[in-house]
Amino acid sequence: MKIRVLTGAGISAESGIPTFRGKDGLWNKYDPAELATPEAFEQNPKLVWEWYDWRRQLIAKAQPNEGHRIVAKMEELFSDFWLITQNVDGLHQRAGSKKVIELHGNIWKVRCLNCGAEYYEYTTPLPEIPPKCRECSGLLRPGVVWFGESLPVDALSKAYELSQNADVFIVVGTSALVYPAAELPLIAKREGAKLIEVNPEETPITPYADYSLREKAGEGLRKVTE
Ligand code: BJW
Ligand code: ZN
Repeated sequence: MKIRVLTGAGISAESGIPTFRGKDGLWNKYDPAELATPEAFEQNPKLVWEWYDWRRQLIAKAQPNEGHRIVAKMEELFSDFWLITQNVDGLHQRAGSKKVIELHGNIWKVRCLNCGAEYYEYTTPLPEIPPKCRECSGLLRPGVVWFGESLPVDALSKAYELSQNADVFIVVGTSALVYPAAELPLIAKREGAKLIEVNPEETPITPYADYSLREKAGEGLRKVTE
């Protein structure tokens, strides 16, 4: 049985990581949708880096929760299993997931706008903001995907392929508003997969779901796997 799980910020909520949308998503009165853009970074790299530095500190202190652990367990139980995540926090990997596709990059990655160097930088808090490239001292940016930027080609094409040939597609903790990630469950459904959604709120996916669990990720995933 081909099982795919698509996760969003909601699965990390129970680890204390704020989601993007909704009042809990605000940071110093700023809307994440306005900070996660190349334009915001061009205008004010310091402000954007301060937001990322704050999130990196939260994530470093956070622990994976039951939802992450159940997803990691599913990978052990099913031979044809893949996790597709929009999250950049790496909590899935810390819970033991290995077959992970990161659609929006990783918050621990940095990329140099001057020389193109890309590497993982785990220091938190950052020693200076904005941080400088270890190779050339150029300006670094977070290794994540902002609005208007393309998703990593390999990750996205693999995600499309996995969605097209899924038997069961489980969507957890995403508002399903951000494309192209939001179309993956619909592709899976169109190609014949059973679609399961775990989310305390309704989303644009809900009308297409074969099973909807209006629950938090940990509780909902426990019920799915029982
Ligand atoms: C719980 C819970 C609990 C709470 N348990 N659940 C087609 C149509 C329309 C627009 C577009 C389109 N194609 C492209 C676009 C433009 C744009 C887009 O989608 N805009 C829409 C907003 C309209 N997309 C892009 O720009 C993408 N690039 C692209 O397509 O390139 C080609 C192109 C370029 C230009 C034009 C056209 C095409 C890139 C998108 C990059 C998104 N980046 C971010 C930031 C990443 C870095 C970072 O983390 O800082 O990704 S934005 C942010 O949103 C982040 C997330 O991964 C993403 C999704 O959010 P998510 O995970 O769903 O979180 P929330 O907060 O929205 O929802 C949380 C959910 O959890 C809620 O439902 C709660 O109920 C639930 N929940 N507690 C379970 N305990
Ligand atoms: Zn550099």
